[in-house]
Amino acid sequence: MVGRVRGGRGGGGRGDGVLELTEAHRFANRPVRTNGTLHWDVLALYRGVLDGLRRAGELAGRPPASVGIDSWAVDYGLLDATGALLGNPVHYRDSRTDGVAERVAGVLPRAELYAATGLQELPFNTVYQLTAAQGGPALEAARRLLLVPDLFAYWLTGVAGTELTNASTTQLIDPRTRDWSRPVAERLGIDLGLFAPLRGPGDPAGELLPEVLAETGLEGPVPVTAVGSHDTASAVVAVPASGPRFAYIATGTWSLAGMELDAPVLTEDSRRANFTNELGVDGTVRFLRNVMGLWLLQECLRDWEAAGHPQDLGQLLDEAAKLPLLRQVVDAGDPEFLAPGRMPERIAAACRRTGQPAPETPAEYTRCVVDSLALAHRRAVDDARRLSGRDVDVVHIVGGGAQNALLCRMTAEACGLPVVAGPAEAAALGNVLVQARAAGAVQGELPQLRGLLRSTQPLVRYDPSGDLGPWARAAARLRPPA
Ligand code: LRH
Repeated sequence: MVGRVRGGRGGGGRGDGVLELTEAHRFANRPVRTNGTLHWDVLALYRGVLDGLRRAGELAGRPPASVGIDSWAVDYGLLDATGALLGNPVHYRDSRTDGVAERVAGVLPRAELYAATGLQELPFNTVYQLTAAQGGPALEAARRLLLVPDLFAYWLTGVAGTELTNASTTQLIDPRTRDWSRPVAERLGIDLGLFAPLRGPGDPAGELLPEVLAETGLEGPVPVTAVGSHDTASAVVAVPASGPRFAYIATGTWSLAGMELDAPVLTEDSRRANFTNELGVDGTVRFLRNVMGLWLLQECLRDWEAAGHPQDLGQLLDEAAKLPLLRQVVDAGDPEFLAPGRMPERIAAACRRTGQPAPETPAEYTRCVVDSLALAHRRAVDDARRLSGRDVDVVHIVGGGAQNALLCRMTAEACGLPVVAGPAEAAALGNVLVQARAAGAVQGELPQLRGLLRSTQPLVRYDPSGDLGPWARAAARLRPPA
């Protein structure tokens, strides 16, 4: 994972619109384990943000017209009464939430929690993290809880807020009212007073503090604008769809695969299918399933490197493309792959458990991961159609995986639908577009913003051959009849 500060320039809104993105700074995001707990190094990340703002100002030759922050979801920092950070935020991949969902279900049955919040049960939902932290000294001392992008916004501006799209990943928001679910918080003993007031994408979020201007060499005032601060919310803004009948897959560390709806689906079927209803920009709902994503491959690469056999990803993908289709697949939605470490070993074990030969070479592992992701994409898109009752003509792949031609091609094959790949920098573009609209530089609703993307961003189309048989058979291998 890396952090990035990108400068965006948006304008127009008709066919002659302008939308350009320049990466000003890229910095590492390296989690740190101390005392057996995996943390985010948020001060190092904030350093990266400050360096990026300075660099962006230097590149543009003027201060930014607006700053917007998005990041991964669910995680938070706790502040004491003086506003000081109480320890490094815990990483959602930490094991502190193991078994917590089960405990919570004892207090608030799963069906009730889903009917109230519409969120997929993922072990790391903020509700489970807060339950795990209950009774500990940090939560006792805390007077404020800020989700990660809101924490950075607070340090930049001194203004504390809770941006709605990311708040919806806490499992404390009712997706029908788009407000806190007080009954859920009460039943689980979570103090909603810890959260700063809600704000929505496009709302003003303060101005860079004098100390920040001094650190970054920028001249004020520089406004900060709330965007879809959940990276997936911003990425979905940048899905360049031309009509309503589309599915999307926001790919990167995760694959977030589903559809954009105007109302949540809170049925028992949807809960059982592990579908989530996160809140999107402009009153939309992101109806999707979290699939493990390219994390599987990133972790294999990390393992091979640590073992002294570093691999080149481009070369691995070229080799993998020449290997036979669907020789082995794993369930890329399985939480057993959530934690870091020993990924090739875990993939091999999952293959053996389902009666398939374990991959042997790095290229075979790569092929296994790509085919498994394509299969999980197919299942998510099919389930989204069935559960929402809406049909789909095209699948859009945005985010880093849009550059992975093998993954895009296999996803088109598995879904039996055309895939349109791009933009890869979807979260940044969605972030910038919401800021540009708030500043009056672009006009319109999501369809107009998406029109601007279609006319400015390079997109690649992959058409399926129509042979779905191998995919159906591979799916059956993972789910043998009961
Ligand atoms: C992707 C993402 C995803 C969440 C996960 C924690 O970066 O925000 O939408 O489920 O991180």
